[in-house]
Amino acid sequence: MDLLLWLSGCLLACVLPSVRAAEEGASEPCGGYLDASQAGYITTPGYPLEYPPHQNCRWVITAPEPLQRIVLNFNPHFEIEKLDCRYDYVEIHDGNSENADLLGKHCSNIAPAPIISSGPSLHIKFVSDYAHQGAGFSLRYEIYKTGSDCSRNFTSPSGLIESPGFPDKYPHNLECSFIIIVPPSMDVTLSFLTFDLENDPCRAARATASTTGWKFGTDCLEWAL
Ligand SMILES: [Ca+2]
Repeated sequence: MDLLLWLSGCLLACVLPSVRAAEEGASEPCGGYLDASQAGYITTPGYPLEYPPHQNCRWVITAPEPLQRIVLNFNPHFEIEKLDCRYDYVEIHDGNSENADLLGKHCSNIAPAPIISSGPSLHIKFVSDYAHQGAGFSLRYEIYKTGSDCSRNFTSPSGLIESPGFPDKYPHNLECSFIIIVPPSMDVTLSFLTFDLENDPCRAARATASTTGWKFGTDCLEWAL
C-alpha cells in the first residue's frame, strides 16, 4: 500500500510536470514584430536542438526610417527538412507581409547567403509539418549599412575594427574605410584577431591597410612597399 502511494505520488510529482513541460514546449509561441534599430537574432524554437513539428512562425522586422534597409545573416549551422522545401521551410518576403515579393525559400543544410531588403521591412515565415525535423536556423538581423555608414575614423590609442555584422557574415556590396589618426611621431600596429574573407583570389573581398604598406586579399597577401 505504501509502495502504491509512493508510486502514485511519484507519478503526480515527476511525470505530470514533464508532460506539461513537453506540452508547453510544443505550443511555445514563435514569431513576432521586431524593431531593427537594435540588431538581434531570430531562431527556430529550440535552436540548435530540433525544432518542433507543426510550426507556423512569422516574424516581421521593421527599420525605423523609410529609407533604411535590413540585412539578414544566417548562421552556417542550418538544417531544415529537405524534400524540395515542400514540408519544412523558411521563406523571406521583401515587405511586411507574405504578399510581398519572395526573396527566398530555403531548406536543406546549406545556409542562405546574406539577404538584404529593398525597403524598411522583411517578413520571415517558418513552417514545419508533422514529421522529420532538424536543427533549424539562426539569423542575425540589423540595419543594412552602406559604404559611408560603415566607415569610421579612430583617434583613440587603441581600438577594435570589425566588419559589419561580425562575427556573422558581412553583407554584399560593402566598401568601408577605417581611418586611424595618431600623432605624427606615433606608429600604428594592426593585429588581425579573426580573418575570413571570400576565398576567390583577389576578386571581391579584400582588406587593405595602406598606412602600413600591407595589402590583404584572401589569396593575395602582398607587400605594397
Ligand atoms: Ca518536417
